[in-house]
Amino acid sequence: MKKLLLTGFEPFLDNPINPTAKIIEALDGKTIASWTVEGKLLPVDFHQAGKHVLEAIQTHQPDAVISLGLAAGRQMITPERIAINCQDGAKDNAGYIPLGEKIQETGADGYFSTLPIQAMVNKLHANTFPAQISNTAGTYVCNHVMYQVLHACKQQEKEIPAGFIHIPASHELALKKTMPSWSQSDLTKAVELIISCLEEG
Ligand code: PCA
Repeated sequence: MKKLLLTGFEPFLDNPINPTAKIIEALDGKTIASWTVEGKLLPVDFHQAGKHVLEAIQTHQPDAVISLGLAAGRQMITPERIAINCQDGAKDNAGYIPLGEKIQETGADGYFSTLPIQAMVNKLHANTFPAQISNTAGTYVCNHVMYQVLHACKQQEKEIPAGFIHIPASHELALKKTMPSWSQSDLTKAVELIISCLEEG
């Protein structure tokens, strides 16, 4: 049995709910295909999120890492293609606002996802879930986490599949804000399908 570290985030900015937290809660401890899921909730904090995920990798020594984040306003499940060495934008939950900073001073400009992102999109389509590859994870905490994980894998010569999936809002979140939304159970099912692609990668 292989071990998957599956991360999600706490609520942030004007999103009082983060559906990724519910997905990891639902899947924590479950076995999907030959993968046992280790769920880990991350803070939306530029100074803490990377630390937490790298500590979890150190502790659990997973065979793959999938990080999930909410992209409120997106209509589809979007596996991210690339993380960039830049953080910028809105305030995090600790009140910090980065202004176009490097995430790793001497790190690569970007790292490509090592997840089988096209296979994931194909599998979601085969199960009638709208999905497409995204070419930008933005510059907020999600991009930060994706970058830090891929950078650490590179530094430590860990050849494991790792990357990031942005998901749309849940209906519960959309009750409070006007935006495209999915049922929480479909979001969870979509992530299960994504996990089942790992062996194909
Ligand atoms: N989405 C944010 C950070 C936390 C989350 O769920 C992002 O897209 O960066």
